[in-house]
Amino acid sequence: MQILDGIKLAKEIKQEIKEAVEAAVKEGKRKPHLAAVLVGNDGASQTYVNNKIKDCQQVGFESSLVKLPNTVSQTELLEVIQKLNTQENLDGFIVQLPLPAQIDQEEIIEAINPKRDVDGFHPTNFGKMALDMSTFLPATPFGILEMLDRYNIPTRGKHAVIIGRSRIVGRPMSILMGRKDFPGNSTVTLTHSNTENLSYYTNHADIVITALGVPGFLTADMVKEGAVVIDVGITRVDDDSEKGYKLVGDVDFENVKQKASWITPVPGGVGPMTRAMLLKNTLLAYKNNTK
Ligand code: L34
Repeated sequence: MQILDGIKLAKEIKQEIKEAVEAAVKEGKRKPHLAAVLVGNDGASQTYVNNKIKDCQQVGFESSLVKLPNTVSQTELLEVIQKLNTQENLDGFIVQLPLPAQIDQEEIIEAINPKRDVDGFHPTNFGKMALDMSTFLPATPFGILEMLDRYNIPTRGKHAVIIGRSRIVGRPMSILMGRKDFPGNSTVTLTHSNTENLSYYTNHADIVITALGVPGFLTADMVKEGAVVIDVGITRVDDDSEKGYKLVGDVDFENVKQKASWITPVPGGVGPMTRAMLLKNTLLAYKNNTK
C-alpha cells in the first residue's frame, strides 16, 4: 500500500502558483484576488474558509473574506454576489456551501458571474466541463484528477466506481473520469443511495472514489485487492482530544489500506488538494483577466 499524499502535492502546487504570481508581479501586474463568502458559523466551514484565506496569503494572492450571519436573507446574499460579480480587480469568488435552509442554493449559484465562478459550480461552467470545453473544474474532482496525474496512476480502461452523486463531487467526478483524456478514459459506474448490491460494484472497481460523509462506510470486504481508493468524506466525530473531535473519512482506513495499492488518508488527502485547485482556478481567472 502506498499513500497518496495530498499535503505534499498541495505544497508543490502552491509553490508553482507562488512562482507564477511572483513572475507576474515582476512584470508590473497586480496580484490575483480571491474572495470567499462565509454564511453562518458552522465549525467545519469556518475552518475550510480560513484555510483558503491562509493559502492565498502563502501564494501571494490578495484575499477578501465576506462573513454573513446565519440569518441572512436571499435578497441580501444576492446583493453581496452582485457586488462581487463586478468589483474591480477581483478575479474570482466562492460562496462556501452548505448554506442555511432559508437560502435557495441554486438561485445563488446561478447568480454568480461564470467568469468569476472559480468553484466551477455555475450551470454554464458545469456544462462546459461536461462538454470538454476549457473552464473552471470543481475543486475537489479537479484535485483528485491532479493527484492521479501527479502519481501517474493508470486510469485508461480502468473501472472507476464513484459513491455519491452530489453536484460538487460525485456527479462531476463521474463525468471527468469518463472523459477521453488522462486522467480519465475510465469506465465509470456512478453509485448512490439507491444502488442495489453496492458491494458488487465496489468489488469490481479498479478505482473507488467515496464521497458520502458516512464515517468508515467503505470496509475491506467491499474492496478488490490492489484497488486505488480515494476518500473524499470528511466528518467530525466527537472524541476526548483537546479539539473535541477527530476527522474521519468514508473509508475504514486501517483495514482497507491492507488491500489497496494506493489510498488517500483523511485528513491529508483530498482536502488539501481541493484548496490547491481553488488557487489554480483563481490563477486561471486572473490570467484571463490580465492578458
Ligand atoms: N463553495 N463549498 C464551496 N466550495 C468548495 O470547494 C467546498 N468544499 C466542500 C464543502 N463546501 C464547499 C470545500 O472546500 C469541502 N471542502 C473542503 C475543503 C478543504 C478541506 C476539506 C473540505 C480541508 O482542508 N481538509 C483538511 C482538514 C481540515 C480540517 O482540519 O478540518 C484535510 O486534511 O482533509
